[in-house]
Amino acid sequence: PAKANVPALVIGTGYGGAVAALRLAQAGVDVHMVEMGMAWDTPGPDGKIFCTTTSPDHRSYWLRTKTKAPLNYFLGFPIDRDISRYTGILDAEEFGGITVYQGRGVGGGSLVNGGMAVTPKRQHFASVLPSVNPDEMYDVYYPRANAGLGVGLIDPAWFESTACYQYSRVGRKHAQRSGFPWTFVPDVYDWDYMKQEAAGTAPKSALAGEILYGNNHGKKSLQKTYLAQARATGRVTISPLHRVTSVTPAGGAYTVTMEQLDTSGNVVAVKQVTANRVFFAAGSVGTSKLLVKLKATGALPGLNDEVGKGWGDNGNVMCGRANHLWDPTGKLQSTIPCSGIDNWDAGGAFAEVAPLPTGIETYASFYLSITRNPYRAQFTWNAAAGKVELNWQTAWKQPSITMAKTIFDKINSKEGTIYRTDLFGVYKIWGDHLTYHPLGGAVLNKATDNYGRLHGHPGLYVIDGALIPGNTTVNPFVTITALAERNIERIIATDL
Ligand code: FAE
Repeated sequence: PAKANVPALVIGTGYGGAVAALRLAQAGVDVHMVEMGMAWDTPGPDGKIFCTTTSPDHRSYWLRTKTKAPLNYFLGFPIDRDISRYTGILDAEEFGGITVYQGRGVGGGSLVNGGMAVTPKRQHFASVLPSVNPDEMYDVYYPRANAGLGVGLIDPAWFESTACYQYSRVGRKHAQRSGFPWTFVPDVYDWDYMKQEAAGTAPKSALAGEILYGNNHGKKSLQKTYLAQARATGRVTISPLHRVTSVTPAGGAYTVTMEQLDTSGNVVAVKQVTANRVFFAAGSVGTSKLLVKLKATGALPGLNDEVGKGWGDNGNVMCGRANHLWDPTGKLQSTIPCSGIDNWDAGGAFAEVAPLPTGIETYASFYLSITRNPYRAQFTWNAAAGKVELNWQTAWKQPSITMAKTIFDKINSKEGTIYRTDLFGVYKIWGDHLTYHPLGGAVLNKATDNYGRLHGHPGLYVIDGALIPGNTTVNPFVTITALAERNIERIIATDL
């Protein structure tokens, strides 16, 4: 093989990329990570790295001139505001029928997500990753992922007493009165830190409306866990504001082309490095877009026809309920959800009791449901437009709405309440225009072998959410992390 600049190059710094980098470095391999987003390690003029959800500024969105809040209306009024174009932290990427929210920066989705760290029920695992042995996942890799991510549960006694989870207790009461199983949801937020926020002894983050655009304190993002450990090996370098555009074979190795961006999104330089091995960890959408383009344009002709297929939205759908005046949900709401309603087996829906951290009493209960939506979309290359498209249809959310209604129609009928119609538009009940959980596009054991090795090009791997065929029955990042742990262990043992 040609002498490569780097033994291993990782595209993206989210969950899959962080696991790959850490384990490769620990095995003695030098790793170069390339990340299109910013480093998010330097405070802005206000002394803070991240902005809040209540006053989003240029740091909030990836190259937009107006915010695009997932919950875009309040009391029937649009809440989006003008911002200056900047390489901000949250990308609301628009395809024909769906807006896909993704984190941009060193840490990927861990920078913007709710930190809910849920391991699927074992009896559901065969529907999540049918080609993976559940024993090894539940005995080895899920425990390893949970430990590496720093997953913990809220102190149940504190949960009962703190004002900031009144919304969650109201959610529990309504779920239980309708006979639904209710459960605590683990999270990577530092629960002891949140207690200090509530006590007024530490700067507030979860209790100050911080979440979608980053948490200045308390959340154990990948920057604090896997990536910190990876850097500590001394073998990992990270190039932020570099976007990979091409990977092509070069005499047994690969030439990786990337654009360096400024904070307005302009390309300021184009660079190439050669790498012996390349790990695609750009997220379900990022990895799929790259692979579909590279196959269609002949850069990676050996990729098979499964590339781009099997994409799903994890059945995400949102809604709110209007409570009676005697059921206030609290004007102080922790942005970190800590509980859920499990109606998966009976109705195909797992609903998280989510906050509406507006700072005022809204009498609203808000939910993000994960549902067993059967539809799968495909990414394709539009040569004329020079871009990758996704054929998801908005109408494909209907099964998700039907499944979520198995929970909320029953609760509304029991409680004598109605749906909120002012959160997603004027008289619109369902948030059915988006997903937070893109999954698939380079499915395990289809586009790749059963460990993420891409067919047709030895030395290329997929190691992120693109491997998972569209649904995890719960929030996805623990499964993405555990699968990455499983695959990289095998790759290190047999390929290096
Ligand atoms: P990801 O974390 O998206 O990382 C991919 C990285 O690659 C990103 O940093 C990209 O900027 C970068 N990238 C993309 N393209 C390129 C390129 N061409 N060149 C260089 N870099 C590139 O991928 N999941 C949960 O389990 N629990 C939650 O509570 C939760 N809440 C969420 C809330 C929000 C608002 C959002 C957006 C997501 C949430 N998720 C949650 C989903 C979770 O964050 C997501 O499944 C994972 O982050 C996906 O991990 P990957 O490693 O696949």
